[in-house]
Amino acid sequence: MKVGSGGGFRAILYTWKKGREAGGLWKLYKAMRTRNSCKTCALGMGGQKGGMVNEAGSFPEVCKKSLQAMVADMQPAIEPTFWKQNSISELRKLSPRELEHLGRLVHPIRFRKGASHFETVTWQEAYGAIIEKLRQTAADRTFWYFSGRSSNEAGFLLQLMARVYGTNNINNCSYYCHQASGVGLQTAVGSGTATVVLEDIDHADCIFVIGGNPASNHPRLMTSLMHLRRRGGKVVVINPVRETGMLKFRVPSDPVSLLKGSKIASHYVQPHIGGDLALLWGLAKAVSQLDAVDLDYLQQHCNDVEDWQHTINAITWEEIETKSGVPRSEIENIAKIYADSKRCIFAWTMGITHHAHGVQNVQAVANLALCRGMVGKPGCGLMPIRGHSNVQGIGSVGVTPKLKTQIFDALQSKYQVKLPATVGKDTLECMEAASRFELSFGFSLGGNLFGSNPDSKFAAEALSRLDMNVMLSTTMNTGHVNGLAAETYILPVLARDEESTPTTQESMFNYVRLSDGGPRRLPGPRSEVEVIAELGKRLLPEASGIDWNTMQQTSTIRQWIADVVPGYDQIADIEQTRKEFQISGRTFHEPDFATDDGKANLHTHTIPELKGRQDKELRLMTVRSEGQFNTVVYEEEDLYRNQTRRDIILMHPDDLKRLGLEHEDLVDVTSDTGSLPNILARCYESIRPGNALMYFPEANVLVSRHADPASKTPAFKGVVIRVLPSPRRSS
Ligand SMILES: Nc1nc2c(c(=O)[nH]1)N[C@H]1C(S)=C(S)[C@@H](COP(=O)(O)OP(=O)(O)OC[C@H]3O[C@@H](n4cnc5c(=O)[nH]c(N)nc54)[C@H](O)[C@@H]3O)O[C@H]1N2
Ligand SMILES: Nc1nc2c(c(=O)[nH]1)N[C@H]1C(S)=C(S)[C@@H](COP(=O)(O)OP(=O)(O)OC[C@H]3O[C@@H](n4cnc5c(=O)[nH]c(N)nc54)[C@H](O)[C@@H]3O)O[C@H]1N2
Ligand SMILES: [Mo]
Repeated sequence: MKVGSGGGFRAILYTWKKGREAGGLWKLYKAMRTRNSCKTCALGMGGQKGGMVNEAGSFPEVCKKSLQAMVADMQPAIEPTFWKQNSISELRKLSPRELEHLGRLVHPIRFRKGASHFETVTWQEAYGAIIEKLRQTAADRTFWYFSGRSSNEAGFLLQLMARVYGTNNINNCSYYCHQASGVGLQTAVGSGTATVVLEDIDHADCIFVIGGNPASNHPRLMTSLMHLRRRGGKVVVINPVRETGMLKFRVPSDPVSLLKGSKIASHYVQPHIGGDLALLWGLAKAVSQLDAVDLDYLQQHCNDVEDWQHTINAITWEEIETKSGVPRSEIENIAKIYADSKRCIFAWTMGITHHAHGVQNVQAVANLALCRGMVGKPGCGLMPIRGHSNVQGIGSVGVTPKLKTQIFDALQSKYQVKLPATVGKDTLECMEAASRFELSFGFSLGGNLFGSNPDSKFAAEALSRLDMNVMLSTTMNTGHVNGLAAETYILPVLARDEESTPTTQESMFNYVRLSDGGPRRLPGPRSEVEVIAELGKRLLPEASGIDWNTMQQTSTIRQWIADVVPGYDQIADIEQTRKEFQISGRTFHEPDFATDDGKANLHTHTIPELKGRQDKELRLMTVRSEGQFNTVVYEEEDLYRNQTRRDIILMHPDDLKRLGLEHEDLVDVTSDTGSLPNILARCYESIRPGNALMYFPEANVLVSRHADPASKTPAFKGVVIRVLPSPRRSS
């Protein structure tokens, strides 16, 4: 059956199905309702309001991914005999989905070069080997990677330990995600996160959703979009693909919407992949031609206004049209919608950041909002829709190569901690350095470096050149079986709702909330904080200022965070007050920005040529399906795009014809970086001709390591490919 809307009864039926897998719907419901913040995206759910409640208090806000993540954590254990029975080469043959479904990791396991199997080891053996290796290694030959799933407490403690040990090679998955938003917003308004809160959407009359598919990736946002439409507001979607759920969505918590479906997009613009910068400048030019620029606002609250005006006058419509792929008339039409809006929000995700000009894209979004005074008042502003549930918190508490000066100074003055002043490496730099044998030890707090990196062949090679790699994880993923270091340890950890003491997370709207934790589901896994504190105690017993025994308690770590991280002071007694709080100085309801002079900055850009225009070429985006969470694939099916498998490339019928192909032909897809043979070419009318879609992480073989110089984020959505019939032509 073809799916014509997102959400709806399918989402509810799915809940029943997952309930059965979890050992009963009631059991799953109870797990979902505990007072822990949601494990999947960063929209900010749960916490002390209880699960399935959003920041505006709406209940029940269900999302398939959060059920999947919960059920995965409720799986039985992988038995120790499993590792004896299954060789690593057999495990490599498993799909990301099969690896995830092996069960929960409960024993520390080790691989040693030359061995064919993993072996279980005791915690003592693992700790001993890790500490010995760290003692033999110069600190700057190590790196520390953090996914955004862990708590603020674990993130803070591990970065502290790594720095006291002597390195700043500390980074998180943001470098492959919203780093361009952070850098772009920092340059524009002096603060790197959303300038709005969720309630602001309730006061807006227009929202732009650029380069994202929240129907699938942030489904709870759809409730807000539905209400905005019901009030007569406009939703402008900018996306090379007409995404089913962005056209129509059935909000499960709303009976009318559930039955009839709610129209989401009022306007849908389909630029070429990478065409947004030209389109955003085109929109600004058209707004100016409509005389809708707020000059008073610009003069009072913004810098570099003249340069900006000069650029919108100088840029030609011809350049805008060719580089965006959108006709002038359509751009003028959308500009009129914006010009008529009194309160407009600009939201964006990976279609904006995953480009070699990602920061420029974000700055151009900010320019467009600022030119009509749409930042710094209620119902208006800039809203990067963040990815991982605590990626923002991890960054706030110090998981970045360079510590914020305030944190650095406070740690030294208040706690007498000695910190290195060297320049730390970002994620991609660490991979490059590992491949040059300049690093010899890696440590990952969650995540999947192999799966999330561009150029998978390179990624595996780089990781395999390490002497030792240590990964703290809940379940198995492709990164545990590919690119193994000479000695590799996988240490099983508890998920946040299994922790014996509370932890905290930060949502994309800058709210810090408490997760109560809960009973452990299985014997074996240890608390992340406990593992890190134990390593710290053994590695740096004499470290000045730090008592590792008390650091085992998350409350002690919260006291440190309160003392050193700006805006986080209320975290100190959050366990007693149980009051979530918002970090000050980040939401702007007044045009008084966090820059030195309080003004926002406009930026000018040279628009890059649109790539992939040669004969036989296509521009490729590598994206998520509805059935996955990043490198973890829960289901092979992509419900909203009506696909049942993942080894496919979706193209417009015009492109199939141009390349002499037919629907369901087997093709070889090649880029300058790599090639994927025997991919099924599928006809997909919803995509803009000239562009193609494949799934991350399988397609990462094709993605180059070329990154945005300003954010160090690879162009995951800007891959030039050639598609040829494969020798085994049809399936
Ligand atoms: N179900 C689910 N939810 C998730 C995740 C998940 O894997 N699964 N991951 C989480 C994480 S970490 C993140 S970062 C977010 C990601 O959330 P999204 O950014 O929504 O996810 P992507 O699949 O990367 O896709 C981006 C969208 O951008 C469009 N796009 C691609 N290239 C361009 C372009 O050049 N211009 C424009 N305008 N659009 C483009 C694609 O058509 C697609 O609709 O989701 C979070 N939530
Ligand atoms: N081609 C392409 N590549 C991309 C992207 C893309 O769109 N296209 N997207 C990029 C983006 S936006 C991101 S964010 C990155 C994702 O990069 P990562 O964050 O590195 O990868 P994930 O797949 O989210 O990591 C999942 C693993 O985390 C572990 N885990 C889950 N919960 C916990 C926990 O509570 N504690 C611990 N310690 N471990 C846990 C599990 O073992 C699971 O297998 O990938 C990037 N790579
Ligand atoms: Mo992400």
